[in-house]
Amino acid sequence: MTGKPDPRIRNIVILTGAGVSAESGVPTFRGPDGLWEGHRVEDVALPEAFRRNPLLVQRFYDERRAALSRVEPNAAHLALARLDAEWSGALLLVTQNVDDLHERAGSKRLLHMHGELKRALCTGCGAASPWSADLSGAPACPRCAAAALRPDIVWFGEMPYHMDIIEAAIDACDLFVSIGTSGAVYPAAGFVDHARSCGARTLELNLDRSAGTPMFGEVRHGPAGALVPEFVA
Ligand code: BJW
Repeated sequence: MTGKPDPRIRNIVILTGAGVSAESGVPTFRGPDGLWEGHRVEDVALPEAFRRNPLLVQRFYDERRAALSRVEPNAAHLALARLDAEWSGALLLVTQNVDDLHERAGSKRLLHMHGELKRALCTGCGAASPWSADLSGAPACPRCAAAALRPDIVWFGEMPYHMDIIEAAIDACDLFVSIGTSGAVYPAAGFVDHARSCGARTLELNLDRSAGTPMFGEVRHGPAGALVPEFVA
């Protein structure tokens, strides 16, 4: 992309999913080694699960937050950060991931549509804040002190973040690239359709076929750590 610019492409939207972090050692959600061992993610990633057993849910997220310190950005995150730094047109990296590997790699034009492990959300006043190291168990909100903090993660049935900005970027994009996502979760799974209807080129980079594969104009199969640097070069 940076070496041989296609003059028809100025505006790029890139969507990433769990597959982009898999080679860093962050587990994906679905498939045999899926994250919510023994459960379907659709059954547990729900606000009701938190209301039923907040301590269990907090503990799960405490462990994942701690695990972030043991992983590093991989070649795919680094290539996307390089593209961000070098691409003079519009670029928006939309990640469904709640890890911080894109920002640690250096991506700046980045939005987390499903929230972030390192942020907390007050169940009472709705204030979002960084998740500080001393928060664990079922902490109370430091601002209103009246309600409990929850992980700032978008669970099923909740509205993903930044939808207005994302939809506007897709409206204007010439190229939509989806990397390492199963295409099983909406609204992200519908972005490719939206991009196509706006006349954009669409490209999927995934280890295997995904639910979304038939909707893409171009598809490349392989590990993100190899495909993304190749795409960016
Ligand atoms: C590699 C690789 C390598 C591996 N290299 N690739 C019926 C029909 C349509 C919609 C609905 C419906 N019923 C309910 C809905 C809506 C619902 C939904 O989509 N449900 C589906 C189950 C059907 N969606 C929602 O509720 C969303 N909100 C919403 O819709 O609000 C209303 C609204 C209306 C209008 C406009 C806008 C909004 C909220 C969804 C929240 C998702 N939250 C989670 C958080 C889990 C909590 C946690 O983190 O613990 O987000 S669920 C989970 O799935 C997580 C992920 O971001 C998301 C997507 O997963 P992802 O990234 O695709 O991972 P995997 O594991 O599925 O796939 C990995 C892929 O990588 C695979 O393809 C591999 O091949 C590949 N891979 N290694 C390249 N090395």
